[in-house]
Amino acid sequence: MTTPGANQKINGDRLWDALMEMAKIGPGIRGGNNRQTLTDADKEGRELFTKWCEEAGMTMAIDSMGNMFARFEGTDPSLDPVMIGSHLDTQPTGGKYDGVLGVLAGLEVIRTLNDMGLKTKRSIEVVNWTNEEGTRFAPAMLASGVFAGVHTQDWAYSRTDAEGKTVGGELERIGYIGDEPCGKRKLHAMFELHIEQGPILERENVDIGVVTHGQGLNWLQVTLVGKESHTGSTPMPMRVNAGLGAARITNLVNDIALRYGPHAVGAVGHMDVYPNSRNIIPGKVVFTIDFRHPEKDVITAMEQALRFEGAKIAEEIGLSMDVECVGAFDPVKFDETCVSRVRDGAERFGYSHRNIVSGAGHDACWINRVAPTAMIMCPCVDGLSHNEDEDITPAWAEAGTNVLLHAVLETAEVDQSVEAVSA
Ligand code: HGY
Ligand code: MN
Ligand code: MN
Repeated sequence: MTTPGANQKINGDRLWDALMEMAKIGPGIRGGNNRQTLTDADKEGRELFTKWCEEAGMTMAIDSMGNMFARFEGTDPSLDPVMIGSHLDTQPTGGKYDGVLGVLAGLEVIRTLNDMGLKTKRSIEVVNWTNEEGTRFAPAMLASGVFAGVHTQDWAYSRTDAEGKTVGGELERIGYIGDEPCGKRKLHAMFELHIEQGPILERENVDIGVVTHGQGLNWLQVTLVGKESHTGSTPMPMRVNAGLGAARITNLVNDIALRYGPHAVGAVGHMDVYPNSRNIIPGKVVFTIDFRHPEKDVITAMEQALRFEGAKIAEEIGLSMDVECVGAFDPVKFDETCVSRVRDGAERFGYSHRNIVSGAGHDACWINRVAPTAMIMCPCVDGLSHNEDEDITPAWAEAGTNVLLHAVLETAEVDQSVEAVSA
């Protein structure tokens, strides 16, 4: 006999409505979102999420990193909960689905259980992890990293944005420092649904990515110091141009990634030029390098090449160079039992599926350190993400959430003594 609800599907229209409603908060300038972490827009999004969860019969807990745990009580409180987590914060020119799909899909799972009158033995907690993006405050996945014991809370609180505001100060300002110490909360397992943010699933016309691994990452912040001087009257041989160094090292990053292809990637996404005046040779440039690869020793080799060859470039120009690692996580292998439940879900619903390695980092990569974790991916249009044109289809969102429902019900165990109602 199949588990009650085993073939139940979620309400795709209701999920899509929730996504469109949340997208109205922190709008971008081209149809996407700018709901950066710990801003007023983030606070507004958190409040809407809380309202929806409470309407669905859930209770909201906040920990000391502002992580939000919306709990749907199970019938056996002695059992640790199953979490469904992702993030509501976005990039400054982000899309409507990166992270948000995973959180609102978790809400839709609970709304569907309510429709069916189903209860699970294990409680289910839908989680919004603070500062997954790492764009306003580096590094990415900051609060899930504190929860997993990778970062101390004091270090996390001290992280500053471009205006010198701190994570701790901004959490306080929006009123999201909860009493619960971050990391104390127990969990049995976690599932995260996320858009692929790459081209594979759409190109192969596959509905579901069964994420077996996530690639590792190194974020290196480079500071080059030269000498400000007049762009017109300073003879070329006398220049100590930090901008030239940044340009050559940016090109070196690309060369190193190609050298370790086909899986290595590398880019410079953030760069501050000082004093950033049209007619002053830059005296200082600070920029961040993002290196990624599925194997840790390749990431290490890329970093070593950057340090060695970058130092030679700096020396040729007469610059001082400082390289600081401001974010890193090892490649992850997700839990095989949880991964198999994702695959079973895709097969149960007849969705096409394939194993995939996540190119992007996710909160699941850290939570995988403290509990069995797996991810589900859905395609995104042209593989585009971290761009306001990011787009998915309602069918992709629905398929991914149906698989999430299945995997969570299998893991949280439906309490068959509770009389289900026909939806
Ligand atoms: O950078 C990442 O991979 C994620 O989008 N924060
Ligand atoms: Mn994300
Ligand atoms: Mn992202």
